[in-house]
This record gives sequence, structure tokens and C-alpha cells, in this order.
Amino acid sequence: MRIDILTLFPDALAGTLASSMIGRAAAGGFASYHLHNVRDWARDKHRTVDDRPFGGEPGMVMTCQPLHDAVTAVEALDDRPATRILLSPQGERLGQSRVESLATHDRLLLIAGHYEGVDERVIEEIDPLELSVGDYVLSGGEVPALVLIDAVVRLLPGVLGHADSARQDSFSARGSQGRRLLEGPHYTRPRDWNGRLVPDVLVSGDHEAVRQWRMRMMLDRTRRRRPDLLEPDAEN
Ligand code: 9D3
Repeated sequence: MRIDILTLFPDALAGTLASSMIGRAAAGGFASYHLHNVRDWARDKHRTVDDRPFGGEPGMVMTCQPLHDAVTAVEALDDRPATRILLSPQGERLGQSRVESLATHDRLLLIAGHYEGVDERVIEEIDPLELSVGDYVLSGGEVPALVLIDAVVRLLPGVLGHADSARQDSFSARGSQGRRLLEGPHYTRPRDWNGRLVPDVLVSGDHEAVRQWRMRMMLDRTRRRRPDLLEPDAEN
């Protein structure tokens, strides 16, 4: 998968893209990351990429021309058509089902906004999928872009190795109707830590009892902590 990222702060992303699981996916040839500074497409001598909003709100807005030229130029760097994504607080909230679908695409073009936002006309022209990572205020789209990349790239065949992907799809985290559930508690040695014991059923050797206990813990926990996941049309 090729991932192009348009940003005003490429330095803020470079380190993370080279490290951790995200970096290993690139080192293994499963993904490639290409950072582009939108400022490189500005035309005036101060390389301006923002301006004051019409209508008198506070803050600054990213202007149309540099961003549009950047999208056009970057898309031409490769023959594959890119799925355009704008990270935006006004976007659809990112969920695992969207992540799974994006993991099947050959090429993503991520646009990380900054300042108060992006001129609406260039959004209309580019017509990107708009995605948010949650209902809290961040200072820009850079961290959301990294969130999306991490979530997508770990699903690419080969990145985690077979064991983990198989585990993810069949074993854990799904209830009787195929809905995602929270995971239950995990334990390791010692069996007695400061008087806190590992539940007996887990050391009983009765695999069916363990399976039932696990399912009950997952359901209890989901009911208590994330009842929204049990709703009929939960986004998961
Ligand atoms: C004037 C009101 N705003 C500032 C408090 C609006 C606003 C503009 C720009 C709020 C956040 C941002 C920058 N955030 C993103 O670009 C962003 C984001 C986010 O803030 N939360 C969750 N997901 C995302 S994706 C992109």
C-alpha cells in the first residue's frame, strides 16, 4: 500500500513513520509512506498557505491553491488512483469497519489540516472522504493521520504475521451475533501475586468452562463499560 501524506508539519510525522509497527511495515515492503509539505506548492515569496476567514471568525484557514496543487502533483507521482482522505473534526468517526475497508485499497492520500480548517471550496473540489478519530479537540490532523495509518497498516497481510490476524478474526472479541465485544481480563504468572489469585477456572484445564467464563466476562464488561457496542446498529 502506498500512503501519501500532505501536511504543513512533515517533521512531526517522520519519526513515528520510521518507528514501531508502522516503521516495520515499511521496512518489510508492505507499505510505503511519502510525506509532502503543502507549503512547497505555495507561490508567493513568503510561501503563504493560510489566510483570515471571511465572516470575521477568529483564526486562520488553509487556502485553496496550495492544497489543490499539492493533491494534483502528488497524485501524479504514481499510476494507481488514490483514495483521498481529509482528517477533519467534521468527518465520520473512524471505526474498525472503515479501517478494514481502507486496508483493501492500494493507495491512500491523507490530508492533515491545520489552523481552524480548510477553505470549503477546495474540499468540494477534492471531494475527499472526511474522517475524525473521535470527539475531542486536537490541534491538527497529523496525529489523526498517524492513528489511521497504524490502524490500517497492521491489517495488511504479512505485517503482524499469521498468528495474530487469525486470532483477531476468529478468536477474540466477537459475541454471539458477530458484534465486537470488549476483551476480558488477562492473567499471567505468578498465580498468587500479593494475595490476588488468578481465577481458578483458568487453571482448571476445563477448556469449555474457560470458554464460557471468557464469554461471560466479555459480555459483562461490555454491558458495564460500553453498552453502546451492544446496540443493534453499533458502528463496529
Ligand atoms: C473554532 C473551533 N475549533 C477549534 C477549537 C475547531 C477546530 C479546528 C481544527 C478543532 C480542531 C481542529 C484540528 N483538528 C483536526 O484537524 C482533526 C481532528 C480533531 O481535532 N479531533 C478528532 N479528529 C480529528 S481529525 C482532524
